[in-house]
Amino acid sequence: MTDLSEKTKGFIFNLDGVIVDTAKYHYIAWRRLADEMGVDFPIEQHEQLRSLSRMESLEKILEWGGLYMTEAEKLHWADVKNNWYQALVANMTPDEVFPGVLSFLDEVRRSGGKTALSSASRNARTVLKSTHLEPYFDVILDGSAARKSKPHPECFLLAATALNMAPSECIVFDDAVLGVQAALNGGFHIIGIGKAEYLPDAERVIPGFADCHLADILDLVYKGASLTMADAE
Ligand code: GL1
Repeated sequence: MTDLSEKTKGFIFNLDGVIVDTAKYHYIAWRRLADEMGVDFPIEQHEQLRSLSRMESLEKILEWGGLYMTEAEKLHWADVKNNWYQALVANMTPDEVFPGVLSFLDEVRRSGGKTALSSASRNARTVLKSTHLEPYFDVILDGSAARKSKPHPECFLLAATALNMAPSECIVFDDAVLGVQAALNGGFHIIGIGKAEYLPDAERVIPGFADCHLADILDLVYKGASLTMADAE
């Protein structure tokens, strides 16, 4: 079993697009809303919404469409989108957890590490419940925990505090530019999830957790290993 280095004991994960494929459901719901408003919203543009809160996402779509809404209208439409999203995730199953995630989380904890989930989504707990992921985390923080949005590091700092660790003792896993910036701003190690070209500031980028072992991640962070997984396109 991997001997966890003295330096790293905390592992902090974003949810949507990192642990489960919920980013696609957010896109479907936002796209439906954009269609209702006559705003063009191709899937590539969804990259820019990753990590934003519900209200910030709505405001971006309004900005793209050159539309104005009162605060009451915004609350109404944010709610409408949320109802659509909740209907989509209501029937999620453990099969929708990304490959390799469970075994990686298991390995971390068997090696004495602690795990935290830190998501900007207020639906994080519902998703964790329906995919049976709750027991894999020592700490769970959803979108109601932090007051400041990424790239402010508050969401990760709260997770580190709850784990009783310093940021430098934790590795953050995030799939979004804002998430990477938030981790760096907080003094965390950061592994990007996805394509390296989208996450140029991440210390390292891996495509996901399939065939990923704890030793690989520690090598990437501390030894600058050049594994093929780090060269995710
Ligand atoms: C909110 C946004 C989503 C996404 C998540 C963070 O989720 O609506 O588009 O950016 O934050 O991953 P929710 O509406 O579930 O709070």
